[in-house]
Amino acid sequence: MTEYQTILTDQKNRVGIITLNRPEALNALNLQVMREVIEAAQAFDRDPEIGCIVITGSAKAFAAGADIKEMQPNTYMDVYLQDWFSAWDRLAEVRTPTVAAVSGYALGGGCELAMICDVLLAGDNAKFGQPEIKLGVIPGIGGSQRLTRAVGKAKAMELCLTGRMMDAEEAERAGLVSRIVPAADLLDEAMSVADTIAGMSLPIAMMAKEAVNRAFETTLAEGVRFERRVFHAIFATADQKEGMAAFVEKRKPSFQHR
Ligand code: CO8
Repeated sequence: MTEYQTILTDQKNRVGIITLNRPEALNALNLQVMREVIEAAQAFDRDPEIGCIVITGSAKAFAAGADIKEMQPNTYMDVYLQDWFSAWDRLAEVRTPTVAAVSGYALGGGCELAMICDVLLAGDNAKFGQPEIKLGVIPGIGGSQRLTRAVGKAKAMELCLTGRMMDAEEAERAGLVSRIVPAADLLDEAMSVADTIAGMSLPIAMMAKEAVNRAFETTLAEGVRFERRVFHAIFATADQKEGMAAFVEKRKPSFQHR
């Protein structure tokens, strides 16, 4: 496996794991972290033996935001010409399902990174927020858009305008996270969810992900039409034949990921 400086990568069965590893800066997302996370996620995405990717941080911090010390000296021309943060879009384009396991702080870019992932599991100690306004900036990795779609206008406005954090319970009530688990069990639970997803047919899981994501990009009628076309196309796959035959024959399916 590739050697990285700011992240750890691992593979368990069909699950790829990316652990943010800058403890001295609460996993602040500098440009190197961004490059490494994206490179690792793309490598897992290319690997047909990987059916799900887990992204996690430390017990204290998933990530405390983009790296403020790295950002501070930059001018408009610096960030414009380097097109700061647009590379995170590559992570959203990964087709393999992704699970964020959030313990502790997920602030600013950390919250935005978690929201790029498909399933968001929170430890009961998780804290989410978009505190950029306190630094005199605004979210820069999609937070104003993804948070608003996840929790609605009023709460997104309050969080972006006041910079206050919300705890795991509030985040679950608001629909930001799929589930809260005791912090000590977070990684086991994330691995269990990821194992379940990775046990499905990979191309069908990719199509399910694509269909759900389409809900954020288009009208209801177009989205339903897209879903129906994909549903029809799935009947050309071996895994649809296997999945339905296994049900009828009362056995476990053995997906070929084709
Ligand atoms: N960037 C850089 N370093 C950080 C960051 C960060 N985001 N967060 C924490 N650190 C560093 C601290 O500076 C400290 O380092 P040192 O020991 O060298 O002083 C170390 O991590 C530990 O942090 P603290 O001592 O502050 O730990 P506490 O437990 O006291 O506090 C907090 C934890 C509350 C999480 C606190 O660290 C904090 O408020 N961090 C900043 C949170 C924040 O504002 N995040 C948003 C950043 S901006 C962003 O993500 C998007 C910007 C988009 C801009 C678009 C521009 C183009």
